[in-house]
Parts: sequence; structure tokens; C-alpha cells
Amino acid sequence: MILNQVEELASKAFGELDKVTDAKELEAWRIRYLGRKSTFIQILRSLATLPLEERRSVGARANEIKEAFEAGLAEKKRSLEKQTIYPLGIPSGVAFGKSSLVQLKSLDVTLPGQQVLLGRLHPTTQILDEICEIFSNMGFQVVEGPEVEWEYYNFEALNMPVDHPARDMFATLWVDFKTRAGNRSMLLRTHTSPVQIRVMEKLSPPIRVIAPGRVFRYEATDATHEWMFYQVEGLAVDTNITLADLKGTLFEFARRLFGKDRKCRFRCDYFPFVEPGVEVAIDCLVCQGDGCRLCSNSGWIEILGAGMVHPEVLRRVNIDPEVYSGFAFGMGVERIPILRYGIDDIRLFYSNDLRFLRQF
Ligand code: FA5
Repeated sequence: MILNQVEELASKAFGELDKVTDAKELEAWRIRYLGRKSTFIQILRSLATLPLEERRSVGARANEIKEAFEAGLAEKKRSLEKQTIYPLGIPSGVAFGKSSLVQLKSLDVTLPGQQVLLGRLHPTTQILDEICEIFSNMGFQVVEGPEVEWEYYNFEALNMPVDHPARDMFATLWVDFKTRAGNRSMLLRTHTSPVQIRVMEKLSPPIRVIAPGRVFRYEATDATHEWMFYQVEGLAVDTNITLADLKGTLFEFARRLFGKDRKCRFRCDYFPFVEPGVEVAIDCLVCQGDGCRLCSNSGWIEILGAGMVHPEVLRRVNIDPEVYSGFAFGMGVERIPILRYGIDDIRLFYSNDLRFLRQF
């Protein structure tokens, strides 16, 4: 008799639980079936007065039903929470399915959104893009060469045979690699000039290229010297190319990059693969030419080496120096943002300090 009453109550309760649609209705259901004064709990309490046999069988079933009520209550609570409507916006960490979104009745669009942090290009990449654009607009084509290079391209083809003292200008990181072909050695290129040779081997004049890329030197670092840095090589070969073309090209480049007010200095320099050779420097922005740690108190920062391609270099790649002439330059890329923004140490570029990198 009591057992029938309990079963009827249970099927009624589960039917009602299915129809519950919000937290308020759920609480009312809990009080109706699990509250202290509810019929079901009263029945549970009255079991104590039943004879032992009946108490055992009815008691076991009634406890099963009570556990099922509690599990159903918890499950319903969870499913209602997933569909909660947030009148003041969606708190962070709450994931919404499509159906839940449809149920959103109001959303406060005036609340501040979550900030999305964007990555940015490294300052070196930014300046490389700018340099390439300036030279592209002057009619230069952008090419690339390998970072691990043959000794031949890095030195010999550039007029620096073994034991040439000028090799000391380029402290070299050698790659321990012997080829089956014999004794040819490899190295991490010390400058981008080997790309000149690779280009002239493949193309015939007129040639106008720039070659950006990383270079490596086995040397101590300081405020203006890194062991790994970027260079942009430039090469133009044609009939009647003169030093005036080199000067005009580089002055125009400096004007476009730094503005017309920056001073630009041309001085003689020596590189075995050009004749004559020059060095170009820009007045130091940190001290405005007065002298500081960055410019080693000279007031100038050297940004590139350049010159007229040596006839011997042209001959080696089967370009007749009696017919053609050319100019070449190689600039240090990091020195440019150093000058433009007054950065006082090149080592900041590759030390991965976000406080520095985020400023660009
Ligand atoms: C060269 O590397 C020559 N290949 C340049 C050249 C090309 C001359 C074509 C003639 C014709 P140099 O070692 O001076 O030259 O380097 C060129 C530029 O790279 C320098 O002016 C400087 O801006 C930059 N540079 C040189 N060494 C370092 C270094 N350790 N760290 C950062 N930048 C450097």
C-alpha cells in the first residue's frame, strides 16, 4: 500500500522535473518533493512505525527513489546553468553553444571588451621592408643567397685568396664540413657580398639587385657590434656606371630613409672587391654629432661600405670590365633604427626583451 503510494509520487515528481525550465521552478520542485514538510519525506519518516519486514522492503525502494530525486535535481541544475541568461553581459570563461546564444535576452554592449594582444613585426623586419621598398622603387630587384656559404664565394671570388690579409676584416665562423669533391670549405657568410658573385654568375648586365640577409662574425660584441646581424647588399652593373651613380643612389636612399636634414659622409675605405672603395656614415642622432658612447665620440655612425666593382671580380664571372662597370654596397641594417630612434645598444635587438620590442 505505502509502496504504491511511493511509486506514484515518484513518477509524478519525475514528470514535473522534466518540465522545469528555470531555477525558480526547480527550487519549488525541491521543496515539494525533498523539503522537510513534503509528502515524500513524511512517508520516509513514517517507515519507522511499519513492521520490520515491510519496513525493509519499502525502506530500500524509498531510499533508491530519494537518491534518484537528488541526482535528477543536480542534473537539472547543471543543465539550467549552461543556459543562464546574463543580463549584464557574458562573464569571461563562459562558453555558449548556438542554442544558448539564441536565448540571450539582453547583452550589455557598453561593457569593455576583452583586449586581444596582437603580435608585431620585429624592428629589423620592419626596417628591411622599408629598405627593400625604397630600392625597389629605384628599380632594384630583391634576391637572396645562402647563409651557409662556400669559402669561394665569401672570399676567393671577391678577390681575397687564401692568406689575403683582408680576410682578417671578417672574423669567420667555419663550418666543419668536408665534401667528397675535395677540400672545399664552408662557413657562415661574414657579409652579403657573396650574393654579388652568385647573381653575376647567373644574370648578364644590365643588373640591378639588392640582397638582404643575415651575416655572422666571430667577434666580441659592444654597443654597435653584434656577432649576428643583417646586411643589405646592393649591386648595379651596366655600361657607363660611375662613382657618381653610386653616390647619387646612396644619397637618395639616405634622403628617403632619414629625411633631407640628416648629414651623410662619404670617405675613402678599402675592400679588396671594389676599387675605389668608400665608407658612408650618418651623423649620430643620439648626440647630434657632439660625440657619445654609441658613435665612439666621433659624431658619425658608419652604416655601409661600398665602391666600384673591382675589374678582377667582373673578369672572374665572365663580365668584360672593358665594356661594363658596376657599383656595390653593403649596409648594416640594425644601424639604421639605431640612428633613427636613438637606440644606444645594438644588443637590444636580439636579446628578446619584450619591453624593447613592443616599442616598434
Ligand atoms: C662589408 O661587410 C662589405 N661586404 C661591404 C661592402 C659591400 C663593401 C660591397 C663594398 C662593396 P663591413 O665589414 O664594413 O663591410 O660591414 C658593412 C656594414 O655592416 C658596416 O658599415 C656596419 O654598418 C655593419 N656592420 C659591420 N660589422 C658589424 C657588426 N659586428 N655588428 C653590426 N653591424 C655591423
